[in-house]
Amino acid sequence: MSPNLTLWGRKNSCNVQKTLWTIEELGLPYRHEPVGGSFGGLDTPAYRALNPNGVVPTLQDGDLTVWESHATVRYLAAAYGGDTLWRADPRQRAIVDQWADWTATTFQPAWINLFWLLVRTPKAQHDATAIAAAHARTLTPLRTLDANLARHPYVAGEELSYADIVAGVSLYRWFTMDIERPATPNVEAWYQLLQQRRAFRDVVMVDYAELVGRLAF
Ligand SMILES: N[C@@H](CCC(=O)N[C@@H](CS)C(=O)NCC(=O)O)C(=O)O
Repeated sequence: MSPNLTLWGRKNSCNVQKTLWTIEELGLPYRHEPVGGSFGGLDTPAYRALNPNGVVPTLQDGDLTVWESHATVRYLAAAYGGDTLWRADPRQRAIVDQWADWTATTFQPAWINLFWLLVRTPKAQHDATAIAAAHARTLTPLRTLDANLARHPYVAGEELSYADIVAGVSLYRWFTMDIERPATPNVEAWYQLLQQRRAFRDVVMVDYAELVGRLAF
């Protein structure tokens, strides 16, 4: 089946970046509908019919509509990635899924909370105590990731998988946030490795100035 993809969502959303990086990694053609953030458009009946949550990303492939960023990534990997981004072997697949679910439930909520308190909240409203607590809560999963990456170069083993994509969208923000960063040499090596990929540079390493001091969306 050949792809007939439309991606809905602003490109400076970390969740949209997961879908977009996967599309670019697999070299798939796609149409882009910029919605969300300053583009708006999430509350229209037409968009809500696609995604009842009124958030981005939403992915369409012909008559299929999928939301939840990790589901979009898994769909693309299963449909067009062969055995690359998602593994066929159940034992390897379990490890890829493990790190992806950990990202959704543990790592991302921690770093996103810090990003909101530090970057999205206007400086005049900064709460130093809350920032320090969020910082500490981000370091715990980051150290888990660092210990994992001491064993192999990518999150789920020797090769890139979709777990690198969903976890890796955090990296540019983490390494550009104005905050103290304790040494995490294996995470830093992984960041360097991912920067060798055009898709990572183009999709993830993008300006987020529009989000600074902005709580509205
Ligand atoms: N669990 C959802 C979360 C989606 C989400 O919260 N998206 C945010 C952007 S990262 C959003 O749509 N915010 C409103 C906006 O951008 O206007 C997913 O992973 O797709």
